[in-house]
Order: sequence, then C-alpha cells, then structure tokens
Amino acid sequence: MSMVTSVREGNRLALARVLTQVENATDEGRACLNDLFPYTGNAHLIGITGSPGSGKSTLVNKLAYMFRHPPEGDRPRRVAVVAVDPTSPFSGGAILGDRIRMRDLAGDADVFIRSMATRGSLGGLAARTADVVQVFDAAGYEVIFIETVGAGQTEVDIARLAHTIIVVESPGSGDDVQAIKAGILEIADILVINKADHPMVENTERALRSIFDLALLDSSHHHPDEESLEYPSATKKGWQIPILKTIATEGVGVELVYQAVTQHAQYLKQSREWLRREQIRLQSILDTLLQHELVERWRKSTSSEIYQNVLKELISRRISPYQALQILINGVTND
Ligand SMILES: Nc1nc2c(ncn2[C@@H]2O[C@H](COP(=O)(O)OP(=O)(O)OP(=O)(O)O)[C@@H](O)[C@H]2O)c(=O)[nH]1
Ligand SMILES: [Mg+2]
Repeated sequence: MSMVTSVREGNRLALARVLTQVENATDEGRACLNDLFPYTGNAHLIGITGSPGSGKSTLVNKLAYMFRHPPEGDRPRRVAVVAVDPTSPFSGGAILGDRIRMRDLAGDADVFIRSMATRGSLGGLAARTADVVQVFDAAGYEVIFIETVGAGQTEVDIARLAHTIIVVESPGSGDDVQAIKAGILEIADILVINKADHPMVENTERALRSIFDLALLDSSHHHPDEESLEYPSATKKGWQIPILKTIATEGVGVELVYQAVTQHAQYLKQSREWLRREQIRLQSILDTLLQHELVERWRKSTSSEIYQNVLKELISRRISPYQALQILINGVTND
C-alpha cells in the first residue's frame, strides 16, 4: 500500500514519516505532496500568534481539547497543531515544554501535534509550514492550529496561511502597545487577552480597545497592500473582531474563544470570504515557491565572484543598485 493511501487512512506512523520527508524537502516528500494535494481544502486553518509567553500554547491546547470535546450539539473534530518556532535554535526547551503541556491530549488518536524548528530562512519556514499543513489537511484533520511567535514578518506569513487568525496578548507583553499595533490591525480576526488573572489586565484591555477604536475611525484610509493581495483588515465588513479575556491555564473563557472561532468559520463561508482567503493563500504559496526557485536558478547560473565584484562596485558607489541588478541579471549596464 502506498504511503499516501496509508496517510489518507489515518495511519499515524505513515503520517509522521511523510511529515518528516516534507519538512526535509526531499524528493519523496514532494511526490507525496503532489499526490496528497487533491485531497486538501477541507480543513479550517487557524493561526495563533502574539507576543512571546503570552499563553499561545496553553490556549491552543485548551482549544484543541474543546474541539475534541465540544459543547452539546457540536461534532468533535480531528485536530492537528503545528507549532512553528521561528525564533531560535534554542527551541528544544520550548518544544519539550509544549509536549509536556499537551499531555491532556496525549493518547487521543485524533490529535496530532508537530513542532517545527527553524532551519534556513523565514521564507523557507513559511513554505515548509504550508506543506506540513497540506499533509494534515489531506490526512483528514479538520481543524489545524498553526502557532507561531509574533515576530513581524512571520505574523504576516501566517496570515496568508490561515483562514482565521487569533492574536493572543497578555498583560505585560501588551505594554508595548505601539509595537504590536501594526501586526494586530493587519491580521487579527479574534483578539484574546490572556492571563486575565493578572492585576494589569484592565490596562492592557483599555490599550488594545483604543487601538481598535482608532482603527475604526481610520478605516476609510485602510488600503490593500500594493500587490493587491489584500490582508484581512481590522475593520472587516460583516465581522466584528471580538476581544476576549481568558485565563488559559484554568480554561476560563476558552469556550468563548471556541465559539468565536466556529462563528468566524461560518462567517467566512457565508460571505465568500473563505474563497477569497483560499485564493490569497494558494497564490501566496505559489509566489513564494516561484521566488525561491528563481533565485536558486539564478544563483546556480552566476558565479559568486561576479556577484562579489558587482557588490564591491555598488558599495564604492560606482554603480547604483538598479545598475547592479541589470549587470547581475542581464550581464549589462543600463546607462
Ligand atoms: N497566570 C497565568 N499564566 C498563564 C496563563 N496562560 C499561560 N500562562 C503561563 O504563561 C507561561 C507561558 O505560556 P505558554 O502557553 O507557553 O505561552 P506561549 O505564548 O506559547 O509562549 P512561547 O511559545 O514561548 O511564545 C507558562 O508558564 C504558562 O503556564 C494564564 O492565563 N494566567
Ligand atoms: Mg508556545
């Protein structure tokens, strides 16, 4: 029986093997992705981002548990968690911590947790995360959480990978409101203020609410980004971004987040926003691959000596960056 069939039939060992191949970007991994791709497109992809230590992993665990043990009337879902740590080679500890924290879910055959550490560039990480998510999707996981620390570009990359974005902040991490402002406004569908047991929670809430009020006032100026790959904005038509308080460690408020997530999925499907985000997602995946591939090909065709020489010319200001580009791409100056 083929690996792909085993994965589709829920064989966890086969799934783990394929994930490893895909993460390592082997030929076999790529072949599996090609075979699995027709079966993707069914999962609800949920991005979780926010400041370091704000409680993302704790909240994801509780949410995952909730999707496995939903309130009356809801069907349990198969859940995958992809924990992306773009920050450091020191992630061993964090990943181990995640494993320990996830013990509530241990032994549940319909939950699969995968930690991905950094290897290579952030762009590469985003591409591999997209691949891993596709494998889970094709394997029949209905809800896929993608957890990553909010670190500028990774937040934006995640926004393009997910249908629903939860931004998790906490008192303390939320102090530097200016710093998180841009990220939140661009991408949050649901805002969670975790660690509501913290005495400073009111301040954090007030600060975050004022950002959102400003965004509403400013919404007429909110414009799509240059590439027309418009990000979901803070003032999405038809969707009011909920600001929810939780104590993730105790499970307080988690059901409200669960409700918001399921309502957001409904909203996306009813408004055709789901389709739009799917298009953005796939276009972004394709563009990332294209960029990567073209740069690779170009590197192979150009000696590093030529590159270094052009760079020297540029640094000594004998040529402009555009002229450097012309030389490197066409082997000519353009003046
Ligand atoms: N007091 C309090 N502590 C919490 C709460 N939620 C999480 N914590 C604690 O905060 C710490 C960080 O929690 P994590 O869930 O690892 O946070 P994270 O955002 O995933 O952290 P990174 O992935 O390292 O960025 C842990 O010690 C948690 O036990 C909460 O609601 N209240
Ligand atoms: Mg974490």
